[in-house]
Amino acid sequence: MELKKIRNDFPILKRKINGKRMVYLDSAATSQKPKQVIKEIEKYYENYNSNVHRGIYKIAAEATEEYEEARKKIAKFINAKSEKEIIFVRGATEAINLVRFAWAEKLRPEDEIISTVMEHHSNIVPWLMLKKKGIDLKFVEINDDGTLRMEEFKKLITPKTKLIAVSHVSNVLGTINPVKQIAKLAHENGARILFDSAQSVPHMPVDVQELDCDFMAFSGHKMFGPTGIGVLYVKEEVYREMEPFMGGGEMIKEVFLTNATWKDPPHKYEAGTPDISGAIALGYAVDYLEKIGMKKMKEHEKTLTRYALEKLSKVPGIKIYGPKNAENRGGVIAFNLGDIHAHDLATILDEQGVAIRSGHHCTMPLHSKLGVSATARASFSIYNTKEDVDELVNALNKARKVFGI
Ligand code: 7TS
Repeated sequence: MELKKIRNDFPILKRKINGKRMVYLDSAATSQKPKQVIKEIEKYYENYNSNVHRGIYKIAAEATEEYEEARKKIAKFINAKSEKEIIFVRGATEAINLVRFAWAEKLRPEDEIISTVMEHHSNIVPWLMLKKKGIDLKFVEINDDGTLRMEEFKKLITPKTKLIAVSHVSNVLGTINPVKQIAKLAHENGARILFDSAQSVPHMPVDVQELDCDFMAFSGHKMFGPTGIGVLYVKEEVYREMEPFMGGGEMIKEVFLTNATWKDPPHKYEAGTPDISGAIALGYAVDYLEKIGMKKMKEHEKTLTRYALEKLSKVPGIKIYGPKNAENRGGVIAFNLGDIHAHDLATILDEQGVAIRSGHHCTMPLHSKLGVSATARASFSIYNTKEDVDELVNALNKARKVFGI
């Protein structure tokens, strides 16, 4: 019954595709939005649309208050020590690029960065761009079951390692990485740790103090918020090691024609007019997630993943990637069916109203490790049901018939 109520909060789930109920299985790309969040965007534009941190009139004060309140909600949500540790950005990609420009720019040619082969391009390309400065990049490999080779990890870390940048949960394999252990390894060796938490913060309880991370990146649109807003968490002491990201309005204290001084963080890193309605709406998305409860989110998705792994593994010709056990993975399942190209599979599924993603999911190095150019991927959120999984399996069996598998 409660699930029915939750599904009712997401107006888009009533959509029909080709006359059939839409089965949305692409929440890893972006989640759907509850009406409670959509309503707040409308409310901002209809009632108090104005810029933040400048006007002294009533609605400008309201906008600033709501914007800063959202920052507080997010800080509490990930158990940051203070809202000062929350920087609003466009999404996980911009968050990681902020670390690259504001923190990693000072690295020297002999320094090293360690990442892993399972990363999203957003957590590879910014570091590749540092290669021209002579920074060495090392990537930890994966085992056959899609878990990280932790022994190799330990061997790769040297006194030259300045940053370890690793995903909390893989957007393809679903692997939940041992991030607490990795943070400990980083700190024991004097390196900073960055978690790409785009696929964890929306789906499970995440506590930045417990994980002891220095940087954490995530996107609002994957956690019931709108597109165009995301978060970089920075441990307060690390701000000492950072320079501004972009220069402009909002981030300055004083400007002269010869020099300028900066505001304190987090404002130092928020140049220009931010995505005000986006930040406010993300605050309400966090309220919505907290009302459900992150433990419950995790449990629901685990139950679905377990059910899906069991059902999918019975489909003849299927190859599923990542850990076999639902206990060790998030609600993401990548697979291939016989020699059907993932795009063809997604097209046939779409005809039956089942929306999955296909392609390399912005993880080309991982796909080359897996020996394929593309995979099909189903991913879950709180609004998905066992019936959705059954529809997926039925649609795959129809695809088998079409392709004679
Ligand atoms: N990191 C991970 C682990 C991701 O899954 C994604 C997006 C990003 C970073 C980038 O997030 P953005 O909001 O800045 O674009 N992942 C996906 C996906 O799996 N399918 O579409 C987008």
